[in-house]
Amino acid sequence: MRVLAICQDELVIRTLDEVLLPSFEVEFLVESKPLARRLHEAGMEVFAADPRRVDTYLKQDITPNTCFIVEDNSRRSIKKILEAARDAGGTLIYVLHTGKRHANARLEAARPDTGDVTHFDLAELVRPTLVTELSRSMTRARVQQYQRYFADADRVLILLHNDPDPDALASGLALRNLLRRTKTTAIIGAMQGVTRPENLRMANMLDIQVEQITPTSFAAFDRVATVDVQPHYFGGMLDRADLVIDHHPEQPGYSAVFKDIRADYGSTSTILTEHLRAVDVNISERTATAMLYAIKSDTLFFARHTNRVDLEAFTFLYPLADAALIRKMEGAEITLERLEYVTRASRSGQLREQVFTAFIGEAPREDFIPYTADFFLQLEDVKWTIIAGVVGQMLVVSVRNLGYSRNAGEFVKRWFAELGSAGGHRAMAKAVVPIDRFRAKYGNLEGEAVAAKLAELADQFLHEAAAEKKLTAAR
Ligand SMILES: [Mn+2]
Repeated sequence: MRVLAICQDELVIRTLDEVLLPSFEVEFLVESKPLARRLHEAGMEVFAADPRRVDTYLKQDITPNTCFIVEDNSRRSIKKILEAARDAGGTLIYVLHTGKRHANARLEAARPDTGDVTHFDLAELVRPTLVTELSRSMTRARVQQYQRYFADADRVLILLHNDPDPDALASGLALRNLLRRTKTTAIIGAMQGVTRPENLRMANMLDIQVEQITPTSFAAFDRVATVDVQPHYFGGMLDRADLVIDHHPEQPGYSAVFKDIRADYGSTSTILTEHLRAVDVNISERTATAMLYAIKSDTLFFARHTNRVDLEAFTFLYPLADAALIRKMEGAEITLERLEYVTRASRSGQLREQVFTAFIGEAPREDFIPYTADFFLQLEDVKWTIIAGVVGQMLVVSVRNLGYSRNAGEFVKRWFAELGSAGGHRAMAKAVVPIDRFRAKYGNLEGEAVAAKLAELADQFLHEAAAEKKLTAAR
């Protein structure tokens, strides 16, 4: 295909020549004779003529397939050039804006006059690649620094949060990969091991060993890294770390030699995918599978808190991973015992104004509660689920929100923060409070009365929010 490019800036001409050849046959039309001569001597197809005259183009056997690229550097109007090109029979006309953005904005207003012309902005074209390359290179520098810092250590601990989830497990594997270590020279550990059945299954299927760690054993390691968690989580038992990689909001109260915390990312595995890509290390199928599963599970397959980068990491890992294995790990979520709690919730729960609330009574393990909360979120017409259960002496409340603007984290803080621990974010939250304290505050409730109370609290919370919104709108 033939391209006739009408440009006046040498840098733009040389760049287009590099970029378009050999896919296109390119010829440049410039106004300045000395510039034409110089570029011609450099081996480029170029001629000098007046781009505002129709006969300049008529001499060039224009066909309907000739593509015109007209540079607009915003110093001089290109209106006459466009008219001449069109009068000579040009139909494929593209304007490449190379001037300042505000100048282009002014042109934007004038664009309707230019009719069937396609506009490109040079800065917009360059930006995605340049930004990606620069951030990858900065990430590379950062990764190489911590790789060197960890290189001479004998024993390394990669510490995860309690009851590690897929993102924590995958991040542990990924970091071990980045540090080019094996399971004997870099231990993946947690103070409390994996308990949820699907996470156990993931750990087994991918052969990820999580060792039990006690605070006294921290000293036995030359370097400590935390992934998917920050040292403050360990409540004063760990006040410094050599490396912290996490996607939860940054917390004060600890020191770290290196850290990479990106709270706008959907998973820690997304951050580590960028680290792995930046330094070009070999990613094993096992690591890729773990990370892909982690991204899927931390973002609920992109249903909550997802960033473009999560999708990019997913796309990058997909061909490296074992998709069949992931399907198997996901199937592990459904177990007979879990269905028992789902059944209890469905018998005793109530659905009101898209909020499903249930109390499942006593449960031997905590995971039955969030599992049930996730389960009912799949129902049509359900936007919030609030599931409570008793584990030991504690009342555990799991809240899931899909689609309401109100924040689930604020809901649990509003009603439970003064009784125990309560926190979370917009889409998911959890409260764990002593059952006695719950009863002292909300009444000596049992069974369905607990669910009814929670439904009432939700109702109040969601309606006071609506009232607030109306107030703001009225203002
Ligand atoms: Mn995570």
